[in-house]
Amino acid sequence: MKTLFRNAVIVNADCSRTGDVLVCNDKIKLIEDHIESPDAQVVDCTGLLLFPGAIDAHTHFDLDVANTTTADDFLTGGRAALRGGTTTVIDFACPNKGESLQYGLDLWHKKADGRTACDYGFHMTLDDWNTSIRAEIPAMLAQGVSTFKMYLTYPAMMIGDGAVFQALRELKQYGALAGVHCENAGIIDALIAEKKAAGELSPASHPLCRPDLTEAEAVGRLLKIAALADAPVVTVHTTCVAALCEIEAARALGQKVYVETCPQYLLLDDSCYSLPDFRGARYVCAPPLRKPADQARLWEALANGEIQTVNTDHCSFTLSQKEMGRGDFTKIPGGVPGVETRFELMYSFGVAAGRITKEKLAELLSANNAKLYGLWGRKGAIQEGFDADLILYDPKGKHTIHAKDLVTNVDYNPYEGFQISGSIRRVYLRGRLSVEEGKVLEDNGGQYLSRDLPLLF
Ligand code: DUC
Ligand code: ZN
Repeated sequence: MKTLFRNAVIVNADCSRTGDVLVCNDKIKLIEDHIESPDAQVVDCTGLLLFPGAIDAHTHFDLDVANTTTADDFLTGGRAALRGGTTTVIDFACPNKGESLQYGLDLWHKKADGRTACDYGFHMTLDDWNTSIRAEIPAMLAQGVSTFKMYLTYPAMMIGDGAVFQALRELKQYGALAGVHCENAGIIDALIAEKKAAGELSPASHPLCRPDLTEAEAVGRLLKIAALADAPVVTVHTTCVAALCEIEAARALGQKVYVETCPQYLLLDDSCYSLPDFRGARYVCAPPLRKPADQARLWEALANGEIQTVNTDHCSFTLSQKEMGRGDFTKIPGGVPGVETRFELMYSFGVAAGRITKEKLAELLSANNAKLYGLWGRKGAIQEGFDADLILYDPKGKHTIHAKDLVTNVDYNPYEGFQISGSIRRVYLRGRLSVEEGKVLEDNGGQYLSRDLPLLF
């Protein structure tokens, strides 16, 4: 099967050009100013932008958390991802404490295999650290799991500073990489106890119990632990000026730190938690939404290269699930949906708004994720020999986000009413037309991606 994308603006992280792209079966075969291929199906791309398929390296599908399970599983989450131009997700396999990594990996394969619309891989969560977990690391790498996650908060997940240090040192030996959730658990617990004692139990208390300095403290501590372990590290869902200051200081000392942020921290602020009628619950996530000044700084950090990736932390709950925390904000399941709207939001409020270039968008959503997460050479760019994962974007389209129009399994959307500049006309997954004008054509075409070691840059 051959498809010829004629006269497209081909967008890559390093540069854009106008030309033709010939796809043969699942791969990009040729990119030239003009290609003749009589047996190819021609797609006229005049006036359209051709982006590399986006990679979302931070999703939580089918995750049991806070006495419930996320609303999106791999079927609905994968479908939503693809519809939004994300052709690859990397989800977090998550064994419980006491279970082996292999058990967690097998479980995540059962959740995802044969029922995911986009391609997918898994990070492994290290929520235990002992000799048998340590001994499992090579088997994880052999099965294509080359990146790991650790938590400095959440009792069910955190492993302590000493274990984080040992794990980072161990992963470094193999060339593997860890992303770390940075918040100070002890201070958050103390602040929650105060709010409970004062009877202040509405969603408005949520950001007050997780202030920016609890994140910055944990980022600073992690970076010192990583320096001691002489290991590179990723700070996931980074939200604020204070955390970026810690990162800047570590980099000034020569440390390798990669930074991820998410659309919710760029586009929403903590005033959402004070909305009436328990609507603040919709925005409960950890770390919480911050101040407009933090948003402005994050945009600046995207543009100047301080932040390398934008992923979603997609962790969706329905309104009735969020109701579990009415009367006690600590029982609101934490997380927001995002996988379906990331590309168009980042195009609209980044590229169209003049905050970042379209090449930077391709870098943040595709190329850097491919490099960091062991997919470069296959994913992340429109380049000969790469998978033909493509987004055909019409920059002249316009629409408004409404939850009712989305396929993610959630009955609200944090970006309800946001005006989008442009629209996704089509998405191709490994050369197959998979989304057309918002319709997902294939539900289970995704393949498991056995990932290589991170390509550090
Ligand atoms: N934060 C959330 O809000 N949800 C899922 C996990 C996380 O770190
Ligand atoms: Zn997460």
